[in-house]
Amino acid sequence: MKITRIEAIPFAIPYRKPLRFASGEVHVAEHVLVRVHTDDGLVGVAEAPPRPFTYGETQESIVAAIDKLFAPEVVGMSALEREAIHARLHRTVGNPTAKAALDMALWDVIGKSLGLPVTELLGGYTDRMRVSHMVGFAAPEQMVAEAERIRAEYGITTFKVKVGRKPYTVDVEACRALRAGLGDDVELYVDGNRGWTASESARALREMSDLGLTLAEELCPADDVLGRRWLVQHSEIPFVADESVTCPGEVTRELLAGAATAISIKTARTGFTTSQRVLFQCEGLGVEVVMGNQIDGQIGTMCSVAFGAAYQLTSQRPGELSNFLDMSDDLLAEPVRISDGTVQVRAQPGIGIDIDPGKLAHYRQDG
Ligand code: MUC
Ligand code: MG
Repeated sequence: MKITRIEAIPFAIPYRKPLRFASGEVHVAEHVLVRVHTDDGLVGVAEAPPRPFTYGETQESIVAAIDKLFAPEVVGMSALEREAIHARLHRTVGNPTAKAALDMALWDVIGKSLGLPVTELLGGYTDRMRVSHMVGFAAPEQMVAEAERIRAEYGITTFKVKVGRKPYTVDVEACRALRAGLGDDVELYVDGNRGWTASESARALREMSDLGLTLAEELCPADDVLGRRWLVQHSEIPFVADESVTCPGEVTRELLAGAATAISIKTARTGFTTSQRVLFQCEGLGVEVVMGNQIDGQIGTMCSVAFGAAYQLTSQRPGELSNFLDMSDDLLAEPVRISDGTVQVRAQPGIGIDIDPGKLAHYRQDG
């Protein structure tokens, strides 16, 4: 199972409806398809989503990191040398989604070579994930209409509401409209993408305390060290760290500093190998986790599903797995389906990603 070639293919697929949030907005999925080829003819696949506002990566930087740094390090190694590959990739700092996509494509190869689904290799806890849908910035009535449509069409009853606008009362009003419009049976939680100060966050949480929110994510910057610690101490609901915890060391630092009480795990930034480390840390420390979404396409979504369904802790609450619904198209031959608010893992060997060659030819940007 010797790695013979690694491809990093940029592609672009427009969103039907852009996602807007406090740290940015996404109109086009300008992702990178990563393919790992082996000498026994296997091909492992994953995707990297550039998120400059979160990690500083761009589509071009991801292609360059894979072509110039990572491929020369790992071509010639066996796909099974997972720890050695991990160590080689981490000689380079940063570039989390480039490393993660390569890691997941390697797991895909391993699953294919053994004839087993990756989710079973990882842990095989369950065969499905419940889905939480992310509601981006819009006027309150549009946010309610979107959530109602998603509940009616896909049976999703958990919603993460983007907050972090100024004045914070705009978001308080939107959350209030969502609770009034959707009723008490839906789960609502909020994600500020660092848009507020600690005191704005505290005021917003206090004014929304009757709405039954279950989680508050990254409302203010983790770099506002004392303010963030003060906010987390005063929060009555778990405070989720997302973009402040891009690696296991940051997870430890944020939890021990009292700057977070729950962790968002995103396979798009920590792949399968490092996501396992983050998960086991959280288990050991006794904190909740959420399977987050890096505004993934269907390839990234299947990666999150494979990982999330593999473990008890990651599958106990709905994962954020529906951002792809806003894309105008995707690369998968067999589209991801959400019904009754759940996505099933794929029983086929590997992650379960089959690329439609016609779609790839249409959307690729490199020639
Ligand atoms: C999220 O959970 O924050 C938006 C920015 C980012 O890093 O991820 C998305 C969703
Ligand atoms: Mg977030």
